[in-house]
Amino acid sequence: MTKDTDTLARQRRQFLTLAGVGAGAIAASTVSPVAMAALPELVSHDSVDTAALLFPESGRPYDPVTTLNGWSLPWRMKNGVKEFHLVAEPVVREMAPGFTAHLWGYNGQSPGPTIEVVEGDKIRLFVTNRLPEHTSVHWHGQRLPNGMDGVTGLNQPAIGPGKTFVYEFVARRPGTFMYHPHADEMTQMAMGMMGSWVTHPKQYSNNIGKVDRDFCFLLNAYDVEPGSATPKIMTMLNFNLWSWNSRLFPGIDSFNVKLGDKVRMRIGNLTMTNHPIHIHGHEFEVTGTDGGPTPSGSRWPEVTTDIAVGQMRQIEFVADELGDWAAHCHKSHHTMNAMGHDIPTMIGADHSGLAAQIQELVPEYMVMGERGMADMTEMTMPIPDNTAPMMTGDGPFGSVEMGGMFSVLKVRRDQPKQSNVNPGWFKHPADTVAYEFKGEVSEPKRSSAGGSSAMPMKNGVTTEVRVKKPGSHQH
Ligand SMILES: [Cu+2]
Repeated sequence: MTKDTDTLARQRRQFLTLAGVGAGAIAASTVSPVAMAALPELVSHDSVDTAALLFPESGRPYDPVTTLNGWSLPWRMKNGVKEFHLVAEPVVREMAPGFTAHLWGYNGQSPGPTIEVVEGDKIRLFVTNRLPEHTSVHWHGQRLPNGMDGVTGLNQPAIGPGKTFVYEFVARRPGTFMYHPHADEMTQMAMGMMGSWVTHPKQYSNNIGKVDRDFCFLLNAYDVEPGSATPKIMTMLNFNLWSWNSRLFPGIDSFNVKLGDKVRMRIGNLTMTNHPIHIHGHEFEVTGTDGGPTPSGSRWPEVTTDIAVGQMRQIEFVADELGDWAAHCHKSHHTMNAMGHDIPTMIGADHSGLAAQIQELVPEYMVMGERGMADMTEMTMPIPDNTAPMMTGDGPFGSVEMGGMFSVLKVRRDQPKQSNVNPGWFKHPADTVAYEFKGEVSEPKRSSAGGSSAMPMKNGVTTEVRVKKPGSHQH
């Protein structure tokens, strides 16, 4: 056995152990013996759970990241070069329990595996294309030779179906990066082709410090008609599924940390709109972008940071408040899953007696939303097969009424170190939960006065609004 294959076998054993699969569960991570001779081992992954940390067994040491509902790609060391093998291919991704999408991704998953290297590493990436059309990979944010930048037509010919290309460069800059195709981008990113990349620093500094927990995930969006499985690739802005690493709440794993942990989250946006990411109960600082670490003197506290299209944000905080804290995109329609049809606002509309009359004509008609949309979570309305419920998630106090880009930061005193094991719901100390007031509530005094104007009109002129009803043809 050569040193390389030895390392390889060790990594595979470690990978299988870390992925939580034992003997007899080989299907979860398969190995192609054909590729062994020349190419690095082809590792594929079919679990949607957050994989355990992949600790390096060769090369420079580093503290590995946790990829939310994802995993890191093992490598082999060959003559001092870290070799990775990415395979672009169609994948089946369970985006939430009960909803599976047909996406494109890498090595069995969308997003692809996280690639972790260390500043100064020499890297060789084999990219095999098993898609029905050509592709390429752009290494977003990296300093590299121009011909390795991955823009089809500009820097390299496209990687045709069935072809394998090789990218080689040195990881010059430590930080938070991502990768995605630069060929038929609108299709390939709408289908889920992307992955995270972390270049760990050779040594920690004021600007890049050591943390106890290091999470990474990508923001992505899809347009999948309820009841179908394949994203509509011509959609430009009107996406209906807002996901983290191609998972939707309640399918997104929680961030499970120990009280006092220094926590880092690396978040990249490959959707077509911005996402204000908000974390409850703590203040964080943006400690880096895909452009590099922010100088420590330039940081200020936030509880929400907006991540624009094509940007990455690296945030850090000390998890010093026990509890189950919401972590979500602050655009409220991004914490909902697909709606089958456009529903008008019905708050305040009186439906009494109307439903029965309409049901004589349309037997399946039902009234929605006259008290807001919260009732939707309790409704047993039939939805098409393979559809993520619009708002769901059972919490300890009832439905969380969320979907899409929503998860929970769970801070616990007894959480094992560096473990993402879900500790269950928070047990609130006595008298620390909001409670119902049972006494009398008096009616408030209400004012009937109209508003004033900063620029009063001269002669008390009023504006007359004429309303034309649809179908009336008066002139
Ligand atoms: Cu959003």
